Amino acid sequence: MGTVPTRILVTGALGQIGTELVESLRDKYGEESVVSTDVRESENCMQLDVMDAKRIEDLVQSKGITDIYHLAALLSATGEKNPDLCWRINVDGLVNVISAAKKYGCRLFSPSSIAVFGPDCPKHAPQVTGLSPATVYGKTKVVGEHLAMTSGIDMRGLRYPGLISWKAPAGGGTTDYAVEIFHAALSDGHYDCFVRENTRLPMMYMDDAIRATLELMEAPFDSLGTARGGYNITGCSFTAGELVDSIRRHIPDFTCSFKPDVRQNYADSWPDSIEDDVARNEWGWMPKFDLDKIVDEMVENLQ
Ligand code: NAD
Ligand code: AKB
Repeated sequence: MGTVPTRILVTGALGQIGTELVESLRDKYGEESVVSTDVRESENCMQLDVMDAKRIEDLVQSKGITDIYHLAALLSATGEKNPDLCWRINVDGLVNVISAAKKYGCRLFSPSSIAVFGPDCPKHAPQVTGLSPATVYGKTKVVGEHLAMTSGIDMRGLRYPGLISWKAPAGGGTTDYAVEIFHAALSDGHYDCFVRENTRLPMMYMDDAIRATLELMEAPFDSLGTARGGYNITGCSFTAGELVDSIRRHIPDFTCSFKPDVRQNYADSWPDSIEDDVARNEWGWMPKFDLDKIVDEMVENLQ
């Protein structure tokens, strides 16, 4: 008997990650093998609300789906404004997807986040540590990691840091300043940054994040240990002030004011940097983009 061809369902495909992940999955598996869906209507994307368990099952069955990349979620800042909705979409939506994956034997990728860590975590976050997130969003990600290990399916996840990209806007998170700043620098020469200058957070360029996702999903199941639901992965780590300095290498007159709002509290509850030995050892993770390389790419592409 031949192997079943890979057929992929992507939820939340119109977001910051989905915009680029769908492209990469189509390059790898073929245009027709990837079914792109989102709750928002769009020309090249089917409409799918992850709260609709029956429709998820129908799509998985009718399209012969083998792998699901579940990106539909509310991020930290939007989630704190709508905590009940955040819980429903991030947890109940995931439960619906897991249920369809279980019924039809699909593999599942579901992202976690550095938001699983709370104020008690060491500033250089180890893979294994107490997880006491300060945000509802972080709590939903802890539940997701737990479900990955207990739901009885091949489910994998990464604790993505703040992701920096130019093809789609950032979607309502605390780390959005590290994307918005480039648009403001190029259009206005000025940015009002909503975290303090000395705020240091783990960040990653989207190319690294997409590559990590594909590499994790290519790894043999048996090579993955107890971090399978949420691997720590490092890209780089920098303060908002260091980001401004790096942008000034391209735009010397760029100015930035620091006006912290409520998102400062979420940023302060997250670690400065991430220890990713487990990902490196189990499936060979290695980042390629440091701060200056990210800034060079962002400025070049947005110009
Ligand atoms: P995003 O907000 O840009 O995109 C999420 C998408 O989900 C949007 O297109 C939205 O329309 C869709 N969506 C919302 N509710 C939905 C519903 N009920 N049904 C179907 N679709 C719905 O987010 P993103 O940055 O692409 O993040 C994707 C995943 O990665 C999320 O789980 C997020 O928590 C995780 N993550 C992202 C980052 C980051 O920096 N971007 C970092 C860590 C983890
Ligand atoms: C957010 O800021 O909410 C996201 C994340 C780190 O999970 N970018």
